[in-house]
Amino acid sequence: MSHLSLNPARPSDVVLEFDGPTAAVAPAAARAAQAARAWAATPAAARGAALSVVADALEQRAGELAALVTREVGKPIVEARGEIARAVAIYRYYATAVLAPDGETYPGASPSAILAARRYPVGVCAVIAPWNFPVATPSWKIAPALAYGNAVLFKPAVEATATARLLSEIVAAQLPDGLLELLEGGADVGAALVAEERVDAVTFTGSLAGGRAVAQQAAARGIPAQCEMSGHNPSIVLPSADLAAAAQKIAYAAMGYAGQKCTATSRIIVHDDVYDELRDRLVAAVEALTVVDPSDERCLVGPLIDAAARSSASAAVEASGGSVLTGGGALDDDGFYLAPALVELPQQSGPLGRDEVFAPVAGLLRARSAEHAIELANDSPFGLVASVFTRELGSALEALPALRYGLVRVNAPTSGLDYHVPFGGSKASGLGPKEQGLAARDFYTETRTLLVEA
Ligand code: UN1
Repeated sequence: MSHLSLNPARPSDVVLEFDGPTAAVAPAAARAAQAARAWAATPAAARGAALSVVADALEQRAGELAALVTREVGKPIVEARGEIARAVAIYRYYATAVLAPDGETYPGASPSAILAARRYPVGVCAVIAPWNFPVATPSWKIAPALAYGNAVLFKPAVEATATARLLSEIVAAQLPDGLLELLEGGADVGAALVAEERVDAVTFTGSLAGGRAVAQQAAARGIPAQCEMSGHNPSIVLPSADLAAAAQKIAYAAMGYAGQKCTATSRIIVHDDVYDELRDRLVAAVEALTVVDPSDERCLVGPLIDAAARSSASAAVEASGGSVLTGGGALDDDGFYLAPALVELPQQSGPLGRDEVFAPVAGLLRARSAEHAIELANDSPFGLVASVFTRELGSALEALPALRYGLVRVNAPTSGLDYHVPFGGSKASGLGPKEQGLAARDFYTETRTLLVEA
């Protein structure tokens, strides 16, 4: 099957055309399984040292990688550079995190007995990654998988295959053969990977439908799955908020990189007392965001990934049942640009009230009280990240336990992550152990309970 990866800012620029799958799953899995055995027997300090070398190599090629990310997936160049820097930091982090305690001891039946629980690698991990963070997302899976002694089979999204090739080439060159294998192609290759008998665990980031399919297939084989899926993230604005700062942060969290982040703000839920003022500030902040070619240093909002994404975003705005305050139309350009759209919603229903649109589109909702705002925020099948804007300590402390979200942030945008803390959603947004930080150990290792008696 022939696959195309196009520059979304200039679709006549074909970044890559390939016939996929380009490699067979079974032989790659066999090489990975063999490499995993030797790697698991390599001291943790040596595995960590290899990851430091990977970080240095990535850092040296950072400019080239960032330019390719911008060309292939339309990410604003400043964000693309930030993403590569984040990936470098992730490899450095796991290079030392691997030396953290790898288990616990317990009192045994006699003082001389050793009763302990200790972590061991799981074996071969399948990594299925999306196109929107084509370097950081695979890296926050590959780095802990390798650090904790596993081999990786990496299946990138078709739209980001050129970036995946460059990333894999840089990383694999610093590692023993077979430890990181790239498998290019569509969802059929992902499914073949999960079905492959030598695959011991699968980690996935992408859509809800894709994640559910992977989880079901993994459950049928009896292997663990970790799935990070869609979000429909709320930002709540309460009367005590710094409205100027809130409007700025929310505008960028909703529209930056054309809203193509699972952490983007999709619903802006505003207390009645400050609704009108926040709405006006938000419209001004959204209209001030520069929608230009992503290779331009000033770019904040680039194009959508393809024409279909843009037409379904416009259709969602039209079918929303709300009134459009700004944006929503296609720009007069070959690239897949959409003017960032802010839509006032009379109630939380319709495509903007319920679904992840994955575009520079957000709905504005009015709340009668702080409690009502939290009720609206929780009334969603998803639970990835929620933000609350307030300068009142009591309101913040009440909101924190009430919001059923994997990440809850006060006076900070929904988008943007810290790589050294647990990441993952509640409800339909996440399945399985959390990613990133030390939490990643739970997925990439299995615990064995050990008893040694004299
Ligand atoms: C970020 O907000 O910086 O696919 C990262 C996504 C998330 C990553 C968000 N997994 O958008």
